[in-house]
Amino acid sequence: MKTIHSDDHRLHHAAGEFIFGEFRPPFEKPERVELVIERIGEVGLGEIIQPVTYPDAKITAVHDAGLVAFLESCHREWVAAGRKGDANSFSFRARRMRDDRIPTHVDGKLAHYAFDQGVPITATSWTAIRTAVDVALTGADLVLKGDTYAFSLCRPPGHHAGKDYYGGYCYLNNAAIAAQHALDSGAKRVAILDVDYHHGNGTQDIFYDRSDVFFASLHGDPETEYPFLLGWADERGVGAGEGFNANYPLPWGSDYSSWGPAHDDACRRIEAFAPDIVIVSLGVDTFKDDPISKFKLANEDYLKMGERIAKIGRPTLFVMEGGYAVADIGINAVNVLQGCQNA
Ligand code: 7XA
Ligand code: ZN
Repeated sequence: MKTIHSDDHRLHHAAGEFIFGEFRPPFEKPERVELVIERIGEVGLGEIIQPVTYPDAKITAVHDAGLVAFLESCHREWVAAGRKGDANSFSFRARRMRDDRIPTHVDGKLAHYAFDQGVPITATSWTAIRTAVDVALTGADLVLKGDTYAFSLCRPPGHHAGKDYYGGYCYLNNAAIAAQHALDSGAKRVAILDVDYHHGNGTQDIFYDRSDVFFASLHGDPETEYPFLLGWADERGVGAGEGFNANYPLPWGSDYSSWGPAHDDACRRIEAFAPDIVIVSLGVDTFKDDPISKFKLANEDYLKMGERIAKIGRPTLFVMEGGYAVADIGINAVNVLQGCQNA
């Protein structure tokens, strides 16, 4: 299996994030990807290749053009407003506030587009965000052109980014952009399987009213877990998308004895959907030692996860999402890939 990777991800390295009541060094940091690359080399997973550059139209096929333009210009606007350091919002939209007017000041635009404070924008973040999209699209093309598997080692991650908003360490939705590209390249149906610990609210948002993309997500129950406001089991899609969205909220403390059967059910739903390709939003923050998550998966469970995904029997693109237990991130991510490749 080939891995698509670019050192550009290092250009996104924020000074810190607000989380759990404190400003602290970010959990989502460059070391994560460096350690996955190291592990890929150790086990000889396959070639590591550079991404190809794709046109911006691939992004605006999924995202609002205003969001994309703002992510690109945000830090310049921040500096022009006299600010120092990383751009971040201190205000957010609530019910019945306006979303039809986009303020002209950078603070207002941040309030309009961001939904939390986990998404600092540095002077060089845009290059990393933009390259992560190319990493995903290059992987999609490998799979569309005949490779059985590919791994897009995207950073920053993407699955919390919706049509016109960003948050949760995610700016543009790499997996969703890859899915739309697959459809635009001739695929009739794409399934997205999100195994990250957090609900893929952005991916759900993008495809919720569509029947050409089946989205399944296993995640911490929104009753008690971020992103809190989406991810319940009764969210099944709307209109033409009714029945094409499947959420598996699981309680804190879940281990493979409950996670595995839910995953099996999601895989069966995907098999019934008969997609041309599967895209896996591969977060490994389900690990027992993850510092921000509360599932209890063990190293060997990731091999089983990969084996089950292989059984779906479709060309599969893995797109990196979360995972913050850096000592094990390489082992866990690569276990999924090896479990799948060696099945
Ligand atoms: O899958 N998503 C993540 O791993 C990020 C969760 C972000 C939590 C805190 C954001 N302020
Ligand atoms: Zn996550």
